[in-house]
Amino acid sequence: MTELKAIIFDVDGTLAETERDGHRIAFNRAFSDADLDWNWDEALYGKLLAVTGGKERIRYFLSNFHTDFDYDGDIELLIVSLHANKTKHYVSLLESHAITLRPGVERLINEVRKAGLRISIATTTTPANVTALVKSTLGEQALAWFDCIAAGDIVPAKKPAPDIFDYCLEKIGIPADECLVFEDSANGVLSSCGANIPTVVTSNNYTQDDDFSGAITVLDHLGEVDLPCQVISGQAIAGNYVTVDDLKRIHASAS
Ligand code: XBP
Ligand code: MG
Repeated sequence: MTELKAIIFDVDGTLAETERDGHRIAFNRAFSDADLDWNWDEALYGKLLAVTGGKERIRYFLSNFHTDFDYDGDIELLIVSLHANKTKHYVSLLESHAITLRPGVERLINEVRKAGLRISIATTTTPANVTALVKSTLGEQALAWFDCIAAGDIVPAKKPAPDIFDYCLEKIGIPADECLVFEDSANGVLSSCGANIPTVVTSNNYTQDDDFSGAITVLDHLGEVDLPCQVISGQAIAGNYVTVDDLKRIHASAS
């Protein structure tokens, strides 16, 4: 049986509920700045989350939901420009502390580190967004806690492709079967399982109906002492919130 050595965290939807009140707002502000009458409401954004990556999501929107957009300029330049401005808006939202970590995330990160496990990040989002989220929620010093922050365009193919997790594994030099991933979405689970990494899901409003096949355990969140979490499917946990011992047991059940 392999020993659990490292935890790899997804970011959006896992560390924090960033999509509805963060990324979505930032996209709409960028569209407004460009005098585009595009408004991604909560329902439409939930559909657009089928595609990971902000630039890819704008392309998906144009090709599937706004096919009559008539633009005589270079559409790729427009998308890159919109996304760069969106990222500025999103970072500003984070810096205003508009987004907080999900239940149990800070607690478990501290417990995992205290237990001597390594931690990393593997995310589709833009690196600047990860830096801003970690700084605004855990403090700038926390950036050094992560052995690897694998993010965004660093790999050619985004989730559900396994590339970002493969990249992270290579950087940290720890085999997939000695790691455990926290993810929140079907695309994320396809990606982490594609990299052969045991995976635990904390679902959310946008992903609760996703297909999490391949995940060992699906939870509603990581729980706090005064905020019990629920196991939705898969391996149980001992108490009302996820502990390092739970992670070691869940990881052992996968090997
Ligand atoms: C979620 C994503 C990201 C964000 C938007 O990433 O798919 O694209 O929605 O961020 P993950 P960008 O769940 O892997 O953390 O606009 O910077 O792509
Ligand atoms: Mg996610």
